[in-house]
Amino acid sequence: MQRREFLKSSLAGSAAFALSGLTVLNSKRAHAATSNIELSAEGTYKTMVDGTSVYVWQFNDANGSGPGALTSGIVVNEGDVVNVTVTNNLDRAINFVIPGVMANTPSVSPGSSQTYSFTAPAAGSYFYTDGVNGEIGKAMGLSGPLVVMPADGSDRLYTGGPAFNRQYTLVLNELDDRLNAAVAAGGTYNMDDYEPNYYFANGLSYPDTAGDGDTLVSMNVGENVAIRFINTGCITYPQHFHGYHVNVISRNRVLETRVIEKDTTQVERDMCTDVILPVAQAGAYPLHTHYVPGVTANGVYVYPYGGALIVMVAA
Ligand SMILES: [Cu+2]
Repeated sequence: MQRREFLKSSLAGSAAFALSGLTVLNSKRAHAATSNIELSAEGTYKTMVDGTSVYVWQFNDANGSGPGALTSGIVVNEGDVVNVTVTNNLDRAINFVIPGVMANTPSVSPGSSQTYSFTAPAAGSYFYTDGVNGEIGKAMGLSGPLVVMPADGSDRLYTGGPAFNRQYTLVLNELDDRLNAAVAAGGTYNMDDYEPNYYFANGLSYPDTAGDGDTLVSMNVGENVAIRFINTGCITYPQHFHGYHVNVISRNRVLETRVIEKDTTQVERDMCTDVILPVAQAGAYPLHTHYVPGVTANGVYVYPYGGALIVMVAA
């Protein structure tokens, strides 16, 4: 697929995910107690921001998509019944797991389908991935965000928790193109050798992060903005804010006992960190990992293209 096509298709879907956090979800909240989701696990070539084509795996939802360039993402309400049918179009067995919620689920062999059902757990941020292939599934991109909203329909990070005026889901991951090449050839990779060279926020690298409605963090002065960092990658992301301080509310749904203002928060592997950003001033500021290679593309620094650099703008 050509770069522009890829962006076009991903942007079309991404708006739906953004809206589902706010507008669309409200109607869903009133009616849908059951969500039936169909995901196909597939391999595809993804064009990096520097033009390099890399074979990746993804969960593709034909009826929707995730934020940014992500081809799937699930937004449900606490207590909903969720049936996820996974069709495996990859060359090896996988399964569908949600760290902290569902592990050791039955695997699905190539060419087969399997339905994974669960009741949406407590409101908060989660992700789903493959649990069969060790870290290879995550390293190949086989993951997606799961956002659970409070059952009462409120725009809060959890029932009775802090309210927000708007929310952003920022999925952080990366790839090591040598691993992808090995998997594309039908093999595997020793994670001890993992040294990523491309980095993403919602599947995009800068400057595409700044041109995407789900990934450009747009705010108004005086608002409280919820940001859900979901680390589906295989490294840690020390997320550093310019221009603002944030309050870390929870890490993997465990409430922070003492909320203090921070300008950097470490998002560990397999971690979902929810923060509230009080928008204290107008302007445009970067939000980026303090792991320096994370703002590069194959070792090339931000300008003219880069890694998981996110832009925040406030009016
Ligand atoms: Cu900085």
